[in-house]
Amino acid sequence: MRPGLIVASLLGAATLLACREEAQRPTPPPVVPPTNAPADVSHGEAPIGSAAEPAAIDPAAPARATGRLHRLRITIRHARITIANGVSYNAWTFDGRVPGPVLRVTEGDTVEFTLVNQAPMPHSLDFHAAEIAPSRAYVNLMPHDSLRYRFVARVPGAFMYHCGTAPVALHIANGMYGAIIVDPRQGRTPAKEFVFVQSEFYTQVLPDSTRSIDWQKLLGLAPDYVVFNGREAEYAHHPINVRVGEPLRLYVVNAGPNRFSAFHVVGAIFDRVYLDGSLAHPLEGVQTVTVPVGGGAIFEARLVEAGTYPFVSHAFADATKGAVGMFQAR
Ligand SMILES: [Cu+2]
Repeated sequence: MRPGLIVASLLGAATLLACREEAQRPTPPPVVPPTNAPADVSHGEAPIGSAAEPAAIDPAAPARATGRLHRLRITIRHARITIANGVSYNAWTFDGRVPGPVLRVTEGDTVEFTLVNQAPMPHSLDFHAAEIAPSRAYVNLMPHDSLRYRFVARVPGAFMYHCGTAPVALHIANGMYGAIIVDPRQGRTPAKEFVFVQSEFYTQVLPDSTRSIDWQKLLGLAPDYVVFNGREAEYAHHPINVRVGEPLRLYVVNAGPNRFSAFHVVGAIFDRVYLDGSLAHPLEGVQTVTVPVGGGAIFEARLVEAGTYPFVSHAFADATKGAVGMFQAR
């Protein structure tokens, strides 16, 4: 069967299933907002766990790259991942994880990139950090096929990469995205660095209790979860330790596929925010900055005294759905 037909049939079957379920579903009871505070800190949209327990995905940025040529390789495979405590999701992944691995190179470096498709359907990969003809590099890769090309990372910044196979919203919502950091050649000032990729999950429960995509929820822009680094409130359950007064640098990429991020750290004002690849004119002294879907920004701040500092998307329905974490400053 042709790849387009496979995707069309999958979508058709999912839509038919959704229509049947709709017809059988009783009228749901009215939803009322919870009144119990889930945490003992203002803005704590989720219970706060222990900073001693490591998070599932380490938010620390990888070290700066050395050398001028980087041979990077990513394998596409379908895998079951955890998106919240006790919630398994049938994802489409880069390297078996969501988000995919954080890549890091330096301005002017050459990336020799190899993509391998071990999934049973076509996929692709689109680097926002590359300037290249999509018709050559971002082509659909058939199962068991591979692709290799080179590009020069000309512009420093925090960039998204993602599967570009249609329908792109489906491939992104199923987990096919990640971040690539391009450092300026002269480097940045020393700081403790973290990477946060914001994204959404739109789910339906399968007979085996795992979850998969709900296409109608996706088209209706109604995610069940909005998350940083692939899990609901992961860094509230596992707060991130930092030191009082130390410079922090947060690379924030918004994979979406639909919700803008209003990125904010409660109790802090950003010293500087660099939008995408803009080095020359950072925003200074700002409280909240939009990270658009498909965009990135680099946030610099310091936490002035000991305590717990939530970071959120200030679109608070999204924070309630999991776009919240905590810095524990000591
Ligand atoms: Cu894909």
